[in-house]
Amino acid sequence: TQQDYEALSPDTLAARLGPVDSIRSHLGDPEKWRVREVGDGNLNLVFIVDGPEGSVIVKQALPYVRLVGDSWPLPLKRAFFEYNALIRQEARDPGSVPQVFHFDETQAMIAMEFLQPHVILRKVLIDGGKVEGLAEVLGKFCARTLFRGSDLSMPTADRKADAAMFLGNVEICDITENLVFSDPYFDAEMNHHTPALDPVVKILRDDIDLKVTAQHMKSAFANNAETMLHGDLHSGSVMVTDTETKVIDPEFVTYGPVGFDVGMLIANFLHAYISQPGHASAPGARDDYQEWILSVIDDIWSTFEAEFSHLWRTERNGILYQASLFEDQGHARGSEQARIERLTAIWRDMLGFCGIEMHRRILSLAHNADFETIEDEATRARLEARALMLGRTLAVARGEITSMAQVLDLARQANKE
Ligand code: SR1
Ligand code: MG
Repeated sequence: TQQDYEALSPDTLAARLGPVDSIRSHLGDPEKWRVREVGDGNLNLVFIVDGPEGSVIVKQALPYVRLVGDSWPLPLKRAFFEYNALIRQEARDPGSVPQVFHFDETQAMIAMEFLQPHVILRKVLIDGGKVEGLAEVLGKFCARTLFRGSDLSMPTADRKADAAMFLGNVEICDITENLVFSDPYFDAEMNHHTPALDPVVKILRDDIDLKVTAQHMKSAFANNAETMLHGDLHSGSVMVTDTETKVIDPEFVTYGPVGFDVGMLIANFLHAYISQPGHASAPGARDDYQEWILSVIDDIWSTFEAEFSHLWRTERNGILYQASLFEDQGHARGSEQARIERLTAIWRDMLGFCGIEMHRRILSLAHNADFETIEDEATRARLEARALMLGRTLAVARGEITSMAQVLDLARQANKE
């Protein structure tokens, strides 16, 4: 019960977790643990615990939104959803997420593998760093978790049970529905934006086609319970070394449309791309680096598409497009047609979600460091305006944009405006 919950502190953590065998076996003698609170995200407490034999991360939900304070309560049950998402992601794409050592539902706490020397991808992108294999891991993660959490793969009763469970992450979905899909398009209370953007914001908020698009995408997110989403797959939810990539933080898990995670991810790479002139110093090196970001976007989509197609051809056994319905009747071509149509619909959704995510991270409550850390306000506003207008094109013209080459060209054009 919530009454038994107690927010941890560096002073109380060892007493709470010392008796847990699975933690003690990783860390060694609790008397020798060193505990640091390192959380800088919007919602939770995060501790690094170093013991004589190893380290773990302990993440604990707070009963309110950390970014705003206790005036905005938020249920502890999100830790339960995050734990259940993590174990499913590990099963569906082994090695893609941190290993879980212990879950305590009452304390809304997950103890997991401390990824080191990994750092948050967003910081690497701001600093102009490259990661080998980044697009492949992320593209495969999306394809595997999204395909294997859906009716294309799961037995219908299991999928319905999971959909019913994860759709219980109500307050978290409510945050996404408001912050992502609604707030950017009116003067919502918690919004903020760089003041010099006012004229562009007015253009967007007067844009009926854009508002209709945002409503369509919101409706798709809220109603199309196709698969288990990560739900918050941006570059702050990815940890990397030069050669390794891991996905973290699926507390925004819900059942939703396949295109959502991929769209959100690509939006955040486009922010990294557009904001780059606000960070890098040497223009030549910057051009190369920006092109590298675009190549990652290109590879994420092509990897996603290839892996999704591979799973379609080799693992498809759910209630949709059943292999037997096609192949047994000698209609193998039909399953390819169905695959192409499915991917076309995902692509279109993906662009819609991508454009909306590009808006909300500039206009709504929770912004991206990619732009926020650009100190010169005029530069920040100029680059943010490019991202906003690109987001508008991707979302509204999602039915007419048919290739990633087109998307990347639009990004290059925006980068010159
Ligand atoms: C109040 S929560 C704001 C944002 O932080 C999380 O990381 C999600 O992106 C959410 O939209
Ligand atoms: Mg997060």
